[in-house]
Amino acid sequence: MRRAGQRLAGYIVVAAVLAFCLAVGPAHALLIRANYSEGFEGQLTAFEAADLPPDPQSYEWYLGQFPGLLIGSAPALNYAFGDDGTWRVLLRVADTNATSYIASIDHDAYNAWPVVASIGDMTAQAGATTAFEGVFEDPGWLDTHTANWVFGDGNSASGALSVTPGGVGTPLRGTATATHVYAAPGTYAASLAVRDDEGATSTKTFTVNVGNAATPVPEPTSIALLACAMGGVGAMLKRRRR
Ligand SMILES: [Ca+2]
Ligand SMILES: [Ca+2]
Repeated sequence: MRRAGQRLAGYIVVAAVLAFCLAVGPAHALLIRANYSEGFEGQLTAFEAADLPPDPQSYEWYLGQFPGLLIGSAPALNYAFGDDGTWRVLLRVADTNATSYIASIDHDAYNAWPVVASIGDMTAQAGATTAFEGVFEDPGWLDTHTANWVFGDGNSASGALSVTPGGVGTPLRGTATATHVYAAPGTYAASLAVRDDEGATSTKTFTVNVGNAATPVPEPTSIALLACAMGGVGAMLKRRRR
């Protein structure tokens, strides 16, 4: 009698476990694997779905939250973060029974320096307006920037910026321009510095050789023209008298 009771209790436990499993679905720990857990903004990182459920049918990768910005729909994802910070990547996989499995992973991205391209030495004329132009890139394609030109004669100016937005795998590209008038001839050590919103700065120096302004040719006056004309007439008269 006691054994029969124990057996019955065992059946009840097994039935309860089976009922629980049927109610909550299969326990499955979907995972995300990444080749880097940290890196720089703009650096491509490979993410991959792991420990998949049987018969996975769809993949949705989101950025930040679920459902957030959809950034992929394949088992693997190559992604670059446009700014520094801790970014959360989420994955949702659905199987043939429309059961969803969700996983997430955090990625630390550090700020990357902008890079100003080399600027060749320039020539200019004192008293004339000289145009300056420099280009730069920043892997952080969500960053904002400021530019500062130093002309080497004690003057400087904020550069006007035009920016081409980047994206995953493409850095932000920008152009900084300015104009300046040198008051005197000389050789000046100039520079362009570009700074991103995290304070990372790239600087390129170059030389501006400033010469004398060209001496303007004076316009002939009406008196000079008249004297010239009279001289010509006098020469003709002399020739006729001979
Ligand atoms: Ca940044
Ligand atoms: Ca940056």
